[in-house]
Amino acid sequence: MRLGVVSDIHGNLPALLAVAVDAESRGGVDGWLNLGDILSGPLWPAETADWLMRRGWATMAGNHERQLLAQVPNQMSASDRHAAERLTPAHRAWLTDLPAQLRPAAGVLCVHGTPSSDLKYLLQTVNAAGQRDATPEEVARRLGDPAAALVLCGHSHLQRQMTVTLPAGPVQVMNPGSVGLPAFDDDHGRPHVNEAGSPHARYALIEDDGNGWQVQLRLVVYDWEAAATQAELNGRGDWADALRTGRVGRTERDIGA
Ligand SMILES: [Mn+2]
Repeated sequence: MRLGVVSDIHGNLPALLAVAVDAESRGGVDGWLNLGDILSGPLWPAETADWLMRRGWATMAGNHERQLLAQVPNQMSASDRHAAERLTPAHRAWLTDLPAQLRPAAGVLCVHGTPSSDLKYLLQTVNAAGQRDATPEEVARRLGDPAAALVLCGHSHLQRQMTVTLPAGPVQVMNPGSVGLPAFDDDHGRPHVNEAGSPHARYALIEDDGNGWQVQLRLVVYDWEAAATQAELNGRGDWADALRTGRVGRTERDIGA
């Protein structure tokens, strides 16, 4: 079985289309897993929802789907508000039905952040200095007993893979990176920046060849200038900088979002 894994699309439809084309050009997949944070941001939330609803990929909610459904507009971040104002009742009904986790195959667990939180990173640690790669001990503690040999996570937008050893055996942990937003600044925990370092759309291909899951992390060229222009048109220079470079330039605070 061969699966494509996407996360943190954030309404970036051209990036998502480029990822789908890349997977097709490499032999195609038997199915897709979408780990959440699908629509929020100043790009194409409604169009992205329409495209994904037609595909019927195995999809779970991230923190932004939860926030879109639970918060009223004046509580929302600018990114959630932009999406919320463009969603139809059909889009909302689709979001309402998304589970918080997926178990798409035997021994595979999908979470957005960690098994217990959609707001905490599994493979990064936020501290007073910002953010750094998590240690195997930290990852093992956050996993608890996942009852899985492969744990797929998102939320940090940072592509990373590691294997940790738990009492029940080795667990491969993988974040495919973000399809649609390669860098952002955030205040959850402590102020920090997450930067992929280049503007590519990121995803992963996983394949069970009988000897365990083989993981391929992919970086895909797409028209990031079009996405950056759309962000600028919607007043989000911070997104435009991140989309063009994969690094944080202007921050949300700088642009008053
Ligand atoms: Mn998230």
